[in-house]
Amino acid sequence: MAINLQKGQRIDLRKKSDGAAGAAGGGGTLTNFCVGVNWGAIEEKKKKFFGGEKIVKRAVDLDLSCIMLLNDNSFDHLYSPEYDPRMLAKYGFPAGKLVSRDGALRHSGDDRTGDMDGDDGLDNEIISVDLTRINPNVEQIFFFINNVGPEDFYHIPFAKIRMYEGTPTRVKSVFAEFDVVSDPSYSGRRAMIMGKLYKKNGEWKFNAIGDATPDPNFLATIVNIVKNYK
Ligand SMILES: [Ca+2]
Ligand SMILES: [Ca+2]
Repeated sequence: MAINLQKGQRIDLRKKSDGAAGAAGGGGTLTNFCVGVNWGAIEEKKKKFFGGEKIVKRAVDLDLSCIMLLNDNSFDHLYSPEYDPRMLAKYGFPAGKLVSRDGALRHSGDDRTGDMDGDDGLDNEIISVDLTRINPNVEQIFFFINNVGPEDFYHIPFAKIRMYEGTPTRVKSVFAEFDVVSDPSYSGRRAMIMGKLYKKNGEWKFNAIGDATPDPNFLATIVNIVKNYK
């Protein structure tokens, strides 16, 4: 059984023998895993002109990104190559890319709609992580999501984050998961700092931060992370 992460919970990456999080059982350490986000399109009931109701679906474009902070105050990043490079340059940020410089982190690419036909149980955007390949100067890796559109998390029917062993197309064993529930406190929040991997005494650990923030876009989220979370 995967553990259900609570906001702010810290876990180490030691596995139980069934692959889930937890120190007991001698299942080794998680080194290759995926961080995925699964979310749904918004369904709205609209009144029909001649009476009755119909369901109207509205696509939701969440973007999963991450930044890797190095011990020399530089950073590496995974965010969409479709963000306008001129806009990024204006604020001093490099163009988007889907693979980290060390090749350890890979993004599955942009999903622009979410599940249009209800929860398919599969993640819509995924970053695969190979901790054995990470540049030794990387100290913290933050995962975050931003909604490109105007909807806040309160209005998105479901959004789930999980860490699992396997590949983007095959889930072998879920290590931990985190429900981004439709909570009234998420009203007006379109960004979420999901969690961070960080190194302590040479071992990688994970902190499920789970903070929904009022950042208007992903650049604001990066600035927020560097200022308030590292
Ligand atoms: Ca997207
Ligand atoms: Ca899905």
